[in-house]
Amino acid sequence: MRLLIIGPPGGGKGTQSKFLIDYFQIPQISTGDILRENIKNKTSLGIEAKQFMDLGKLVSDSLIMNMIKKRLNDTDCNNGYILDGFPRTIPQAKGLDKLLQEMNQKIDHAIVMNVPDNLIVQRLSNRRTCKSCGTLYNLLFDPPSNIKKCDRCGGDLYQRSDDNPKTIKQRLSIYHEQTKPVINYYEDQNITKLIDSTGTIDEIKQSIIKSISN
Ligand code: G5P
Ligand code: MG
Repeated sequence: MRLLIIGPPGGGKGTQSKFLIDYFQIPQISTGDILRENIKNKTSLGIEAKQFMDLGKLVSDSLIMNMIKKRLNDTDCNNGYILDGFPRTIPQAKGLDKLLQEMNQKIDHAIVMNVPDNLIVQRLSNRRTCKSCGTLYNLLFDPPSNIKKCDRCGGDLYQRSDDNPKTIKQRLSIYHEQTKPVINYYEDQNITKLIDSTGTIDEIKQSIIKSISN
């Protein structure tokens, strides 16, 4: 199973990917997570990407394409993968098509998370992430028992630096300008599954499973 998960910042891409990893036993490839790992390790890629991410802007297509090309060739991707937050521009979508052709693969479904902008700030300003295992929480909708510690592994929870109102606004505007056209691109390929993502995390899980089982 090869899946794309497309949606606005805070749309639930990471949350639902974590569930899909277990459900299909395939890895999640989040370009945002890979970039944050590079920032943490102070690699040259991380140093370059950080300037853009801090401003809520997109990292260059060529940098992202190189990253994806390398990752899709890893052996854990042989039985499929979930692409979370990629592609998010038309050049990235075309680059992925070219890469898939070379690898003799195709995407089964492009899951599109629909969440109105007014819910996004509330979701993102209350998001917490585990530094050790990456588990996602929300202080309002899916709180940990202790607001500083991960229920799953005991790791420290942190708030992402791009989850502040100014950067969230910029990320949202880029989503509308540059990523929305990517949804049309996959609609033309007849592989989109549109998910109303305004409910609870569990309700959205069920909708995704139903939509890709049809
Ligand atoms: P990222 O890391 O890809 P975004 O902005 O696309 O970042 P983000 O913020 O990671 O997306 P998400 O994964 O869609 O959002 O959302 P999430 O973390 O699962 O959920 C958010 C919160 O809502 C959580 O607290 C969760 O508990 C709660 N929640 C989730 N689902 C539900 C639900 O159904 N109901 C309720 N009530 N709550 C829910 O990219 C970061 C940066 O990296 C660069 C860019 O600079 C980007 O800004 N980048 C790229 N640049 C160029 N090209 C690419 N392909 C790039 N990829 C990353
Ligand atoms: Mg995410």
